[in-house]
Amino acid sequence: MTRMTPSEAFVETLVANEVEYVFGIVGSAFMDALDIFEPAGIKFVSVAHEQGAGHMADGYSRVTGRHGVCIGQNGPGVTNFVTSIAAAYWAHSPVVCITPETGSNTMGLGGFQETEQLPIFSKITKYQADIRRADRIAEQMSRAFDLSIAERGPVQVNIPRDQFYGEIDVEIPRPQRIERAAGGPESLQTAADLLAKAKFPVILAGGGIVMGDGSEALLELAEFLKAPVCTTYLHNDAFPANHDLWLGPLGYQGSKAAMKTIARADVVLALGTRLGPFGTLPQHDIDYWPTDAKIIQVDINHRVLGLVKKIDVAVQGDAGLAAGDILARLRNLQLECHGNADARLAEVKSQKDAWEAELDRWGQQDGSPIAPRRVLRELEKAMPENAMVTTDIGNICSVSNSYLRFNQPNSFFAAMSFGNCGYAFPTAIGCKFGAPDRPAVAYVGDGAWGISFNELLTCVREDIPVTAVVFNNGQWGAEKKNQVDFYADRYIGTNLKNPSWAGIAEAFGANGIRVDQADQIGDALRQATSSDRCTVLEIMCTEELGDPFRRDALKKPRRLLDKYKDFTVD
Ligand SMILES: Cc1ncc(C[n+]2csc(CCOP(=O)(O)OP(=O)(O)O)c2C)c(N)n1
Ligand SMILES: [Mg+2]
Repeated sequence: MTRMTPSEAFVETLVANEVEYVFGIVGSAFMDALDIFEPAGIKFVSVAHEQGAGHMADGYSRVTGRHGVCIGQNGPGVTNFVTSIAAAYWAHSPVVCITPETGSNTMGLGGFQETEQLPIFSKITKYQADIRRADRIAEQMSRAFDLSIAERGPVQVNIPRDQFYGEIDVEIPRPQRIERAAGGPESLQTAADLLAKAKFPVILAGGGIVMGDGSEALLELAEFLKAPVCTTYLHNDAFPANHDLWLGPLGYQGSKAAMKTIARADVVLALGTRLGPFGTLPQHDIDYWPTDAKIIQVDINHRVLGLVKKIDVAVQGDAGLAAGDILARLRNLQLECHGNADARLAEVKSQKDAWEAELDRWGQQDGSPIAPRRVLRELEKAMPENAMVTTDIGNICSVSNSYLRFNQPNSFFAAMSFGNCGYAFPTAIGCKFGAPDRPAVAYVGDGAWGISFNELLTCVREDIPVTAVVFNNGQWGAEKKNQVDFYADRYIGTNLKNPSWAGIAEAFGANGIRVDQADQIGDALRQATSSDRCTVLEIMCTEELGDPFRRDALKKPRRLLDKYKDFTVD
């Protein structure tokens, strides 16, 4: 035991967990601890809005696999975190959200910046440490750090502001890392037996492959089986796109080649995925989920096994370790699918060629402003090999799912199932902190840019050279698409009036490039990603829109009252 102040114990716990950066906005509630960040070797990254700090912590944690940490002032600083922590929850990001609270000596009196901070985060965190005794600060905080990694998600450390003061005797716990396993031997053997008898096995690789460093194991298994690999929705970096067995992503704006191939499967090996409902909806009018196939689902979290899709084998295990284990078992078995490998692979190739040809055809439009698919194809061609790409929620960002291909894991950081506009840019900033040698590129619609461009301030202040590609189509396009399809082209709240976003960037002290010709896009992206300053690449796009997000969830409007009768659509 060592005698120290709770602030010192707090900072020493950050040090024990090798925290390099803490993202946030300064506040008196934690200033006593903040004051010794620098001598502890921790950089406080001062941001424009706490939501941005939460997303930065998310991006940092996703690219490094380590904790992303954010902190803010009690009350409003903390409530500003909510959206970003919900996003991190659905991205399975080990984010530690530190929430100083109003003083415990006045809590309940309605003083200043007071709200109950635990209920707000209760459904979007894996664990909430509530520090009610200063002498437990290190113990409870360490528990939160450990669980964030073990359960892969955000945790909260709530500290009444008076608990930073005083003197305590404390031992700083060492981080605890729990070894993962491939799964139960019986379920793994059943999986291997099914795969051995499969005539058309298909692998579906999810985020668990990336998060668990399972890419090598997956590659070996896929090559041994000669089984094509689809990736799950928004996990395009789970298998290298330059590999013959790669098919691309399922889900919204995914790959037709992936969908048509998985539809043919008699056995699907789903590795490291919860098979989320949104990511497995029919697309391009293809209802691809193979309901007659045997489904093997592997996930570290037993709660998601069989939750959404009917499955035949449930393996609770690490996706990469399970892939390695299954491969070892398959080496002792006779494989049916080796007999027809040439025919299967020829079919895969022809599906891939057909999809590429279709994308090429769709991306051939000329003119200014530029059609979104042309924009996305040009960006794809010019994207640096080792880029980290974040994407926002919007129509053009969603269509980009067809065009974003990666050859290494930890490269794609989309706004995941929480689906908040404003995710991509601050997340790219966090990614850049995590991997400063790799270019970080955010794809953002002009509407979502309005939510998030304040973090240009952070980039300029902290000298962070990220690239924001802003698709200027003058509309909240994804929502306008619903008004086109369902509401007789009545555009309520979906038209935007933009300033020059490149000009705004310059005014902030960043680079601004505006492009309205397709043949300028590649050079502009190369210039932006090689610049040592933050660059906003504003691309002038047509109003063309791809398929909507939620055709499945909307109905044509019916009105019963006479005064609204003209607003019925048949
Ligand atoms: C924070 C938040 N607010 C509202 C929405 C609803 N929403 C989904 S997509 C979208 C439009 C996005 O427009 P933009 O960013 O301009 O991209 P575009 O669709 O035009 O490509 C909106 C408003 C959301 N997902 N998140
Ligand atoms: Mg837009």
